[in-house]
Amino acid sequence: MSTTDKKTLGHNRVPNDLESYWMPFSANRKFKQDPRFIVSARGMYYTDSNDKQVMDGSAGLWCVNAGHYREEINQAIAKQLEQLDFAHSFNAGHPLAFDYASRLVKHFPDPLNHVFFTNSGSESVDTALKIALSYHKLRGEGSRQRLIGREKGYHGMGFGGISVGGLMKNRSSFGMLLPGTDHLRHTLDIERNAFSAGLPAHGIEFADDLTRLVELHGADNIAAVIVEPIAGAAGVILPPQGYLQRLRELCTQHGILLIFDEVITAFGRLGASCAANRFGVVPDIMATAKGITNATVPMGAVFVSDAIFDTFMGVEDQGIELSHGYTYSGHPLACAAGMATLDIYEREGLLDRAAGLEQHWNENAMRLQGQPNVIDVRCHALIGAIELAPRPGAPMARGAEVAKRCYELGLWSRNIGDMIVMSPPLIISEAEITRMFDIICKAVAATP
Ligand code: PXG
Ligand code: PLP
Repeated sequence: MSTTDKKTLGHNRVPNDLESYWMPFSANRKFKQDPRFIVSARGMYYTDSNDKQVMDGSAGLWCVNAGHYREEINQAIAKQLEQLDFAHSFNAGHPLAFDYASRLVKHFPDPLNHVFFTNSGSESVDTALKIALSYHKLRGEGSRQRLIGREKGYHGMGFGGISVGGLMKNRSSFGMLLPGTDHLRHTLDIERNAFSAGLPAHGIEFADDLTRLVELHGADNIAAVIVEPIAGAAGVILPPQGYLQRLRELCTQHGILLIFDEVITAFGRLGASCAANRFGVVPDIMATAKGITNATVPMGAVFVSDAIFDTFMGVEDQGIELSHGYTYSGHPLACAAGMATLDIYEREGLLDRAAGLEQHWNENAMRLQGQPNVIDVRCHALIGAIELAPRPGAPMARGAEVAKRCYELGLWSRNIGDMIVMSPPLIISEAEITRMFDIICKAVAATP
């Protein structure tokens, strides 16, 4: 251990070496000077290497929707390992992948009745974009190649995802990216919509920005529009009332496919199986991951409409319809984990549960209004963000300090810059919601 003296770390359990591991999306050097290790998790709580218990305020990274350590899922994975550890799915199959697919699609709106398995949200996004391009080509509209994302969008870290993504830091180090992408304006409008619990009243007209891009590029050159129904990683940006409906109408009008990236919003975050169901707006393709297996085994799923699927299955050539797939697509352990996760979601009503907690959630979130330095609170179902004014000359410092204080007070909350984002496991109780916001209020009040 060269950056840190093991003895000075003062944890009960410390790894032998901190150097070999290049941590993802992390300030590696800073972390390793003052590391924090999580050693176990149960339900709503983690335990760290100092035996401190902290509430999980972000469901892992928006993914442990049924709470930690669900024995039923653990056992399903172990049982599957005994039966079949792995079989690939390239011109081959194991029954569980088919059974799982047909069960899964029942939770998603018609006509999204077909599912392509991946191993992550990033792969789901790449898959969705490739299906869109290939679909148009098959139909003789091969000029439709442009992919439209949105400013502040997060669509994972594949080259496709960062190309349609709209967060500058995730794009600016990686060269030219995919050619032919463009971006809609984002919908964050704090001036008009600050502190509006639920969907903001102002901003349906942001959807009309698609008309600008159609006029610029020509609809016959645009393959698809991809948006997160609620942008998560940019700090929980909610769609203005009517915005998604309007976007759907414009896409349909211009023959452009609408892709919803529901990697965060699917599997109960919004009090429904997915945002499409919650908002009554159905895309042509939906990318999911995260909560699909309660984060136990990596998996993603791309849901595709009948019309798209039938186009691929209708080609005369009986060969491979889509030259795309991953070694681990439909991995047996992931399917087993996904099945057991669905058992829990269905039995415990977790896909709908956030809807019943929404009022309590919003009321508690709005307690932050009027606290020092809080410039906006955005919340809906069991997702939310508290935006703090950046400290002059030190952007992001205030958010990091609030998150650190929260941890000391017993809540592992996630700050993205000066925003505290919240997405607890869907099993959270009303009392735990109250406690979560007690801690955040205290931490914000104590942070100059
Ligand atoms: N799309 C969306 C909408 C996401 O939120 C991905 C795709 C990529 O998924 P994978 O499984 O490849 O990571 C995501 C992931 C954050 C944070 O800072 C958000 C994500 C991942 C890591 C951190 O809030 N979202
Ligand atoms: N690189 C090489 C050399 C490979 O052989 C493969 C898969 O066979 C991949 C990358 C892609 O790996 P995966 O299918 O796990 O995404």
